[in-house]
Amino acid sequence: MSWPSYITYRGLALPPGAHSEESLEYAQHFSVEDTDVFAVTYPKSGTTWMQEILPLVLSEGDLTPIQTIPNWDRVPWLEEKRLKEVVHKLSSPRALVTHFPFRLMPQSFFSSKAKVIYVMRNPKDVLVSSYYFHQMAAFLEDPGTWEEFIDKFLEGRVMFGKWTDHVKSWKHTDLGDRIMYLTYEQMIQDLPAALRLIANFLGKKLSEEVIKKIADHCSFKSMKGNMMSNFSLVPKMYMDPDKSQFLRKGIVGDWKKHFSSEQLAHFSSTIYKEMEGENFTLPWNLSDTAEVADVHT
Ligand code: PPS
Repeated sequence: MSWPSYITYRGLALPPGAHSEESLEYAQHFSVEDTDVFAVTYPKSGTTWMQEILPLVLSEGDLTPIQTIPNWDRVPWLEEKRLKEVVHKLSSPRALVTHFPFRLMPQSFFSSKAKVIYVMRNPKDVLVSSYYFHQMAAFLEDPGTWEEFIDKFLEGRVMFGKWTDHVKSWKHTDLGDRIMYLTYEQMIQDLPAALRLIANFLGKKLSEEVIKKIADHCSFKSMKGNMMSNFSLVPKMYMDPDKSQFLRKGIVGDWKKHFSSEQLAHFSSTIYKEMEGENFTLPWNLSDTAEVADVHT
């Protein structure tokens, strides 16, 4: 099956299938409620993980949603066609995810009290994860070689545009205490601690027992075994697990197996150049060459 090319919406390239002009307009006019919670991510930064975590935190550990509802209906994407079909089934407080940059959030979002959890991941691991995802997802453009994909990513010739633009857009908001920043690496390092931060931000008082229960159910292993979360319900013609699994490795630092020293220098200097003059620093040392194997994918 061959897919039509990406849609361009207000300067952003998006894959067809899940997105349409109509779904993007629907998102613009979506009526945000004060109690809504958005997990915002650049693709491959921890979206699916948050689709597991948010319902569990908001319901104080009720497993029913994660065991009975596919992740895309449980915590739908704001920008995808599916939202319109399932919005009436969402119970309050609603949890949604989006890959939108700040400027594309619905008009009603800006005047609401809705909260945002912005999850960032080391862009070197985002790139690796995305490279494999492009190989298994038929609705995405051919990534080309690893070398070519590095440049596509750095130049923003990928879905949802440049990683640096996304991060900058969400770092320059005036949302005050409506936004919380979290990294994928923090969640890997100490998931219960990350869950406590999330619960606190959402005004939920969870016992240590509930935190442990949520952490167990949100482990990579548990999610990989949960057919409501591991994308095994998606037909192979759209996502082919023989090419790569959606829940692929779930680790920090897989980039070390992919970047050569030259590629790493090029990648980190490009990102650092785009971050020049910003009033925030990235929580990773991108030019760290320690442990780089001279391996090319
Ligand atoms: S998408 O397509 O944007 O929705 O992808 P996204 O869910 O943001 O990112 C997919 C990567 O997140 C990893 N993942 C996890 N890692 C650790 N623990 C848990 N529980 C978990 N859930 C998802 C997933 O494996 C993808 O990363 P890679 O590096 O490819 O394994």
